[in-house]
Amino acid sequence: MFGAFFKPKNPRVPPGQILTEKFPVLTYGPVPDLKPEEVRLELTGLVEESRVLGWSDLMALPQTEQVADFHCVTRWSRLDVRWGGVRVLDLMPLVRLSPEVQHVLVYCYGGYTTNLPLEDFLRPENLLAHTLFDRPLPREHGGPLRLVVPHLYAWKSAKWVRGFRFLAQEELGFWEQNGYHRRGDPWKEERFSEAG
Ligand SMILES: Nc1nc2c(c(=O)[nH]1)N[C@H]1C(S)=C(S)[C@@H](COP(=O)(O)O)O[C@H]1N2
Ligand SMILES: [Mo]
Repeated sequence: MFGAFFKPKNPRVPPGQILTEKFPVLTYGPVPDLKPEEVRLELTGLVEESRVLGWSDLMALPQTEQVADFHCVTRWSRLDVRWGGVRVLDLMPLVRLSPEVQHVLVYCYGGYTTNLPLEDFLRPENLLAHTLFDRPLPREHGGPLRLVVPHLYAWKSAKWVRGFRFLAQEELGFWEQNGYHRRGDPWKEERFSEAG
């Protein structure tokens, strides 16, 4: 009889998160309007040679489909989002990182930035997504191209991504400069930075 009250917690939902069936849109600042053929993806910073990829370069790389959960720090989680795109690990052979690289600054059309430790960036489930549930990624969800980093809070999943800068020292992104945690693991509730 207590079953109704003590509903077992879904083990896929991190602490402090509430499930939603919808896929809310969360954007701070402008929503860029880009055609796929206008998209450029820059790989810069501490690399042997910088690269700039166009849409056809991205389409020529292996294409992957992947289902992942999506956790926003404002406490909503959406399970089983189906993305299509290019895995970060399939992109990275195009550049040679210098050995001191330990961090990545992700920058976007519209000015948004976010930072990632290199080891969080180089994960097999991280995707440069251009497809959402078998349709072209809608503009408000980051189309034509966004980063998806499922194991961290969704502010790391940068929409309208424009490039990755590979760095020896950490450079904080937009929300990280404004009080969010530098890493943002939802399972550890790394929501805000400790320092004031
Ligand atoms: N360029 C850009 N990327 C962004 C954001 C943003 O404001 N600008 N918001 C982030 C936040 S806080 C979240 S929760 C997710 C939301 O993605 P969605 O709008 O597709 O749900 O995008 C992230 N990526
Ligand atoms: Mo968010």
